[in-house]
Amino acid sequence: MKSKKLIEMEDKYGADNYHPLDLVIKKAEGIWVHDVEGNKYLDFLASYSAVNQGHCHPRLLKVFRKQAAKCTLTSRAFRNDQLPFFNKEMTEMTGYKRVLPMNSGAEAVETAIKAARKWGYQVKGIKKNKAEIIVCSDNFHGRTTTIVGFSTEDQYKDGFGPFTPGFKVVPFGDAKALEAAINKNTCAFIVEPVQGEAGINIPPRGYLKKVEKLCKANNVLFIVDEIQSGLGRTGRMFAHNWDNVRPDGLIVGKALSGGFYPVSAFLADDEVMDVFNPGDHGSTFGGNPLGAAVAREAVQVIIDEKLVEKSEKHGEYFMEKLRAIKAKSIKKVRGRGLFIGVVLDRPARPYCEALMAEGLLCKETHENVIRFAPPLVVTKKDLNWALRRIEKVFKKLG
Ligand code: IF1
Repeated sequence: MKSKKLIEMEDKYGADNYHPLDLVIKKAEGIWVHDVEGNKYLDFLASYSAVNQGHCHPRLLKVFRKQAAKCTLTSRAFRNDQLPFFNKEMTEMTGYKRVLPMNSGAEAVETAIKAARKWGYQVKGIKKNKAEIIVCSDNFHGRTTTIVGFSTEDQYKDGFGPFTPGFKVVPFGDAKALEAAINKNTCAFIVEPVQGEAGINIPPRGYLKKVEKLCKANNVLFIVDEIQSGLGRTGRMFAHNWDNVRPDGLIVGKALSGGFYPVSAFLADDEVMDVFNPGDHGSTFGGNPLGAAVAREAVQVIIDEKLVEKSEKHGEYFMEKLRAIKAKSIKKVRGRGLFIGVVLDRPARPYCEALMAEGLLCKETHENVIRFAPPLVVTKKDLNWALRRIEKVFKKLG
């Protein structure tokens, strides 16, 4: 079926909650995607960093197929033979003592919120129902009602209230504001080390170090949402590694399965994770053997293929070349590793549409920012291919 027909069908029967670029992908491999008309595009979005390993990575496909033929789901009423390895390998990779597997990113964030609150009551001694969590302006942590309740983006909240109380918002990157917001009821501070949806916002140097100190001094959990920034995206395994901090809680998702299956997790040490007792929390699919098997392989691929190192090296190269582009509309190029934002003085969408026409897929964020975040398996040659298209589009649109 042709794209036009498929788009009509999707829109006629589906909810109108997205405004995607109109290409219909039917096949994807590595950094390339193919639409139903047979056109080929370079994917510089990487499914919002869920396919850091590249589309349909052969090693993931192999493990996925093998596990799918054996056992996909047991529920947590029973045990399975993949979860023990997932648990062990995740804690070894991250350095945290314990892990709690979920599916979507938002669920892992919810898990962190529950852990933080219960820790606040049981360990910190906060009075019943008084616990407060501090978050940042322009945060994006998912779309559940609790999470959108502490968003600072009107559209994410509009019409969805009433919201969960117990959250305070402080400006991102402002340690003084965090210090002023902390009180005896504060159980946690949750932050993206680099804000993705806000436009690849990198906090000022030393911010996370100050945050770590403040949290320690005030007995507040320091929790990072690395769902988008983690697993190599920024040129470190986790974006907070840039600042040499060790948060009390780590939230991961997206690339944890390399795009094969929703797998997310919350990690922490015993003092935090011990608040969970049987029956406190869970999900039907969380920790399932298919997800666990593919996640184990997805992490191993990142390590074996040195994707973290490649992200740093290629990110530096690509940003340098982007900065050399002379165009009136470009205000700033910022990023870390292959997590790059080109800030324009005008809407970015027409640029994304023009790039798509040239065979390069990317997506605007926050109106004025073009986000470049290719799969981490991208090569220098691919980057040069993309740069030629980008230069052409800026020449045309200014
Ligand atoms: C959509 C944005 C990106 C995330 C961080 C948690 C989640 C996300 C830091 C929730 C999800 C996604 C969701 C996706 C678009 C995308 C996005 F523009 F909306 F913000 F990537 F930049 N924490 N981000 O980035 O994870 O529950 O979705 O698995 O369409 O909503 P999820």
